[in-house]
Amino acid sequence: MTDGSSPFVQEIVRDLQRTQARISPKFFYDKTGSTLFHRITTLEEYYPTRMERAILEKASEEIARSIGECWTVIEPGAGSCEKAEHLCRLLRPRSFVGVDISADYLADGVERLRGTLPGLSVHAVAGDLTEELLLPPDLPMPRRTVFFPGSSVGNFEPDEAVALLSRILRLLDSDGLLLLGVDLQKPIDVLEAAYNDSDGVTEAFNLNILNHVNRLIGGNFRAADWLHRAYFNKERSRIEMHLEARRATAVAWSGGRRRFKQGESIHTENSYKYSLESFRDLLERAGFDRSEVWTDDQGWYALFLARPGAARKSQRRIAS
Ligand code: AVI
Repeated sequence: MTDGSSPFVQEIVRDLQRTQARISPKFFYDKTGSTLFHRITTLEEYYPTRMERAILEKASEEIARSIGECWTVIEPGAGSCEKAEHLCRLLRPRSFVGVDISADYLADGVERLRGTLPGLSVHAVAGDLTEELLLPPDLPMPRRTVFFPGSSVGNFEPDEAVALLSRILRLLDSDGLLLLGVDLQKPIDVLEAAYNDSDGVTEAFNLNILNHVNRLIGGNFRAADWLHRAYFNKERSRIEMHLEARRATAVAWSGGRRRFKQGESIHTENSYKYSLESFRDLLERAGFDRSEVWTDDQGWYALFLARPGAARKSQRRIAS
């Protein structure tokens, strides 16, 4: 169990006591959760990974040309580093920095990358994307590309996404770039099937958060007491995932407890689905501009390449 005063423990306990209980989706990613998520990305119903890969492959020459010379690729949420491998082969940077909350999972990914791309200097940083990202201090500032694939930006509330994009902007010089994947709006049946797969992998992924939380807060959640729920909230343009109590359930952890009525839920994730315009707006609010975008033929998924905006450039000129 983690120390009771740790910020993670405090956050989980506070969130469990809200009227609408919640657990931050960052706690999905212990080693088991990261492995389950990797399985999700291979499922027929889960289109984002496949679409993103297809766009990256189809537009790779154009993307490489738009990026130009790149010295460092930085990937927040790098996980298994598989996508990074593809991009590093394309851009041939000197260094790669993978950042992930699951240090174990990242360590495996980074090791594999070192094996497959021996000339690349590879760094692993254990980090939480909801905080300032701390990079190795000797990493050169110019010619960085932050690669944020997988539409993970959709798991942040829009205002938090702007804050995250602003933190990313602070990692970049005026010649830096951000290449990121964004899941777009599409028919509801396609969206809901992606989060309710027929093999039950997403269900296992959602339930596994309880095991992780038990270890972190010394809790006694029983996965068998909870149901996986995932549905599209049209008003807010997001998939919501919840764990719903199958029956009245009491849960205890070191220092606290809570009763859940039958049907009461713990909100575990939002996955926002944007339009191209609404996402461009977020980029601009964060200080990026002149973005290029590539999509699939149906317009279901987008890869944005965004540059620091003019305001940001003049700020740096004044500072330097
Ligand atoms: C990581 N993230 C982009 C995934 C998503 O689609 O929001 C997490 C996920 N949750 C359930 N399935 C996949």
